[in-house]
Amino acid sequence: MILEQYLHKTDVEIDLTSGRLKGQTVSLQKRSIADLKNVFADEQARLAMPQESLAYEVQLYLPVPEGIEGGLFFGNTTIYPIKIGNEYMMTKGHFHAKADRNEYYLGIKGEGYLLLMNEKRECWVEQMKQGSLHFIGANLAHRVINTGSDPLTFLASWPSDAGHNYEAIQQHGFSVRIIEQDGQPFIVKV
Ligand code: M6P
Ligand code: ZN
Repeated sequence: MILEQYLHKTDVEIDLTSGRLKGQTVSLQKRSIADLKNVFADEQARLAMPQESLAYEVQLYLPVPEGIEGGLFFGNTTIYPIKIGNEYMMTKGHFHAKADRNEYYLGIKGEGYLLLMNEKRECWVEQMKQGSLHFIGANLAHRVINTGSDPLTFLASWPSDAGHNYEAIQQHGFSVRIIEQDGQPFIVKV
């Protein structure tokens, strides 16, 4: 039997140098400066920026419907090196709607930090760089901050029924912020 008869084409390929996902079923979610209301401490600085500028983008591979139990999603996120006041560009950050669902992040390019926060609002960070693997456990809010001068790209995989709870972060934020001081990243309590 020739092997070709059994061969199915895979849906998606990843360029491991750039982290880009390639495939017809990959969708793109763009987050512009305008989408990031109340994410940064200095809302005036955000409003003074060109609102349509791209802040970060997420390529999504969602092979099963969102919300279905047992499936897995895969994504690539690229955060551009833009400053808002003294803060670095970052993702909105979220808990999972099903809070016990876990996730992996894998650093591909650039430098930054994964900020994690538990339900007691205790925070800690993990350094993200090429090859760094991050297991995001249950009940943890997660946000990525690009502290470098190049785009920061990471891959992620999470359960298809995890969902996103943005509300808690939108209302109360994280209990720390990473800011730039004298050209270096510093962590400050809020
Ligand atoms: C990763 C995953 C996605 C998430 C994206 C951007 O790719 O965790 O689920 O949407 O990062 O993060 P956020 O939704 O917090 O802006
Ligand atoms: Zn998540």
